[in-house]
This record gives sequence, structure tokens and C-alpha cells, in this order.
Amino acid sequence: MLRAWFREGVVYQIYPRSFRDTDGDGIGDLRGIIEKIPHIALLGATIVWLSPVYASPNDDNGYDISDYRAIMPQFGTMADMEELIAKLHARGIRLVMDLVVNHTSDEHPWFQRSVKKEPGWEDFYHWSPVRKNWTSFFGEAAWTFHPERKEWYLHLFSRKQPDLNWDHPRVKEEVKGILEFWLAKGVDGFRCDVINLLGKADGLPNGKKRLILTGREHYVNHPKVHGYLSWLRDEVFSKHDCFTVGETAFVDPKTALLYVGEDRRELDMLFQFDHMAADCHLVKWFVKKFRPMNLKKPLSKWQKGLMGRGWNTLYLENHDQARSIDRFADPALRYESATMLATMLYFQQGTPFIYQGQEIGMTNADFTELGEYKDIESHNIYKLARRLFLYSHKKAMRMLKHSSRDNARTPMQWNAGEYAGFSAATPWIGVNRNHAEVNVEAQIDDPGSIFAYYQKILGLRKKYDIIVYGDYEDIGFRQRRLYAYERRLGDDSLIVVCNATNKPIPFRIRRNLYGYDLVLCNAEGPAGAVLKPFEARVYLKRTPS
Ligand code: TEU
Repeated sequence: MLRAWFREGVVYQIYPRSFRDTDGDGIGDLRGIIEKIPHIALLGATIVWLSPVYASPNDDNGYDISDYRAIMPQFGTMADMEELIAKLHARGIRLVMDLVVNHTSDEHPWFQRSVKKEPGWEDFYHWSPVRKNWTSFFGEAAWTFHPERKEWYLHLFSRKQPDLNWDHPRVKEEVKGILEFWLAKGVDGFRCDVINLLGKADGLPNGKKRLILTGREHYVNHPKVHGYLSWLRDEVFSKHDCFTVGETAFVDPKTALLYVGEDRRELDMLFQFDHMAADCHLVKWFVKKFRPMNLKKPLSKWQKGLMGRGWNTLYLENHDQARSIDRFADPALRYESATMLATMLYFQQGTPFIYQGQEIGMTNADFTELGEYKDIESHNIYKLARRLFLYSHKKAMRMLKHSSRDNARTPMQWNAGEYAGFSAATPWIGVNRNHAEVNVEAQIDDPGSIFAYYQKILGLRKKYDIIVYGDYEDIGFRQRRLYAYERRLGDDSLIVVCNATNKPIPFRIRRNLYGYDLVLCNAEGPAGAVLKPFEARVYLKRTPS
């Protein structure tokens, strides 16, 4: 694999709305991110991924963009944005923007022109004289009648997020202009939102009736998408030292290589979702009991599936997913859980993505009222569960508690003060009451904290090439409660061993550890013949060069 900064780096994802509010409106802003650059640098992250900060009516918290070249006033000004880019670069930290071009806001001037059928704009979006049966990711119909144009338009997400028609020649040109605008400002790359949905089947035919996403066979990984992405790579990405990561639900390693294969390079890497189904049936709302094997199998599949041919992303959290400690470990053993999950994941092959708050072990929201949830997806799914599945309020609330995206969107917990040091005003969304003990200030100087452990991991990644470029092989794969694997690079070997459960297990791996050094362990005391609950160890054997 060719060496690259985006392969050796570590990405820290910021959801600006919930990161740090400096102007007292209860909403995070760009100056808050500028203020916290030292925190990002201290963690050891080398790339920041910023969820959308463009002008938006916030129907989907910024993923509904009304002007790609303007900053949402709640977040600040373009001058703030330029200062953020400069100050990140001054610390050797690169910036990746969120590129949302499958759809725009219905308040974007493009959509207004298309509604009015202005010449050249009539089919800038997907319109139909008749309704289609597709359903949306947000639990509603995906086609809505527009009273002014008197036709139906497609929106795979909310009604205020109409899908662009990428077959219209002007769409690619407009997106090229947006990319070049931000690259000229010094941006180092793009996280490409739902990028494998851009292509829609000719004629937009009705889909096979499904419980989830009727019509998806007509747009998920449609072959057209590769033409669009190759064009963008040739016209833009290949002309800059810039990095692209695609968000691509519904891919397997074989399909993924059509996007990220060394021979394709449409994208540099992608987010797949197989391991996000470790605690649910197909979609996150239908919860199933989590078992470590449900995580081990998909992650191992992707390590082997892309090895030597493509590049993985390593993530367990983002702004759309509930917190990993609650889902894949035990909030009652927060330190052990957070550090075991981090060890299990971040010594694999791929670029690590750390979501704000993950580095201090933040956990799911502690909401009890429906009104505390703010996410459009959560409210739509609540209504659907009550109306269609006849769920009781209690059962529907249990669903939100487990899977709402708001679990990841409570304000970043900086200290034990009111509103966790996020804001001086009442935040747009409730602060987790556990901020009294779970916060940056309580951990920053504690060598035994989750934050300190993350620093150690990132330090080891910087020190040893084997962690970035070594190959991957499972160890003791059939031991259900053990998650162990080996990385090899030349004659060097790194062995990671994790007890993925809250019960002690015997330390039994068929590998001779003679000549290995224990370079990391999340448990106190001697590394003996028993792995304590959620105990994780990393052994390294380096042959003198
Ligand atoms: O998410 C795509 C998507 O499918 C999400 O709905 C996600 O898979 C789901 O919530 C997980 O259960 C992207 C953005 O990350 C998300 O925030 C946006 O709402 C969505 O696209 C539309 O832009």
C-alpha cells in the first residue's frame, strides 16, 4: 500500500452544533472549535472532519444545504472558517469538510428554479407526474407532491432534502465549482455523504415492496455512480493533495473495491455499515442482543476483504450512531469498556475515526421525554412505530433510547460545570447528567483516564509502521469472548488480545509470546493467565533492523 498522510493520520469528527458554544446562543460554533484546537492536538488527531457548517434551514441539522459557499450564521462567519483552517494547519492538522451533494435543501435557489421550471433547471432534481412507491431513510414516503409545480419530487431523506439529478450535466459542474471553492480555501478533503446513492435508474421505476426502503434497488450502488465519481476524481480530486472518504451503506468488500480499489481510486476509503448491525436486525431500530462475535465477524471480513487492495476506515461512533460503550460493552464499566473497544479497533488496518466525546467515554443521552429528542429521523420513526407497528409510547421511547442519533448529539462534556462547559446558555439539546464525572477536565491530567489511553494508542500508531501498514490475521477466532488478532510487517509482529466481555476469561492464545514486549494494557497489575473483564493487551515483537 502506498504511504499517504490520510492512511497514517487519525481523524477527529466534530459535530459543530454540539461541540462548543462561544456566543451564548446554546448552539456550538466555529470559534468554539478554534478555542478547542489544543484539545484536538493534545489527543494526537491529525485530521478534523467537520459535519456540515454551510447555510442551512437545519431540517436535518445542516445536511440540508441552501448555500454551499456560505457559513450557517448560527455557526459564525466565513472569516471564522478561514481562521479555523489557518489555525488547524498551523498545528499540522488537516481539515475535511462534509460534502452533501446527493441532495440539497428545498430552500436552495436551484430547487426554487426547478420548481418554477426555469429553462435548464426543469430536471435539475428528480420529478415525476405520478407518485412512485419509494420510501425514505426517515420512515416516510420518498416522493412528495409539490403544490406549485404540481408534480412529485424525490427525497430519499426528509421532504426538505430533494435529490439532485446527477444525469443533468450541470449538476457535476456545479459540484466541481463547490469543491474548487473549498479547496482554494485550503480544505484538505471531503467526507462524501451517502455518495453511493447518487445514481438513480432511468425512468425512476416503482420498487419491489419492502419493509425498509422500498425502491432501493433503483439507486443503491447504481452503476452510474462510478461515472460521476471518476469524473470528479479526474476533474478535481486528482489535481489536489486531497483525501476523500465515502459514506456508503449497503456495500460489501467486493462492491467497496469498485469505489476504493487501488485500480479505481474513485474514493480513498469508505464507511461501511456491516459492524453497525452488531446489535440490530438490518436497521438500528430493530434491536437484537449484542454478542462480541457480531462485531468480530464483520470487522475481520473487512480487514481481509480489503487487505492489499483497498483501505478501511476504523469507526464505532459518529453523529448518526448511538454511543459504542452502551451498544458494544458495559456503561457500568466505562473505563474498561472504552479502552477495550479502542484497543480492539484502532490497532487494525485502516484510518481511525474518533467521534467527539468518544475519547472521554461519553455515553448515550439520558432523555426520558419525547420532547428532549430533536432529530427529525427519531421523531419520524417514533410516529411510524406508534402508527404502523402499534408500539406503546413506552416501547417506542425504548427504541429511541437505544438507537436515536441524538445519543451522539448531546453537548460535548468539557467540565463538571453547568451545561458541561459547552455553553453559558441553555443548549439546543439536553446535556447528559453524567457530565459531572464524565468530562475532559476530569481526565486531561489523569494518566489513568480514557483520554490518556487514547493518547497512548495514537502515540503508538505514530511510532510503529506495523500498526498502519501491517497485514491482519485473526487469532482464536472461534473463542467467542476473545477478540484477538496479529498484524505482521516484515519480521515484526504485533498481537492484540481483548476480553470482549464483562467476565474474566483464561488468557489462551496459540502463539508463542517469547520475545514480545507488552506495549499497552488497560488493566492494572501483572498481565497474567486470566484476562480481566474487558481487559485488552498489545504485544510487540520487533526484529532489530
Ligand atoms: O446519513 C446517511 C444515512 O443513511 C443515515 O440516515 C444513517 O445511515 C442512519 O441514520 C443510521 O441509522 C447521512 C448523514 O450522516 C446523516 O446525518 C444525514 O441525515 C443523511 O445522510 C442525509 O444527508
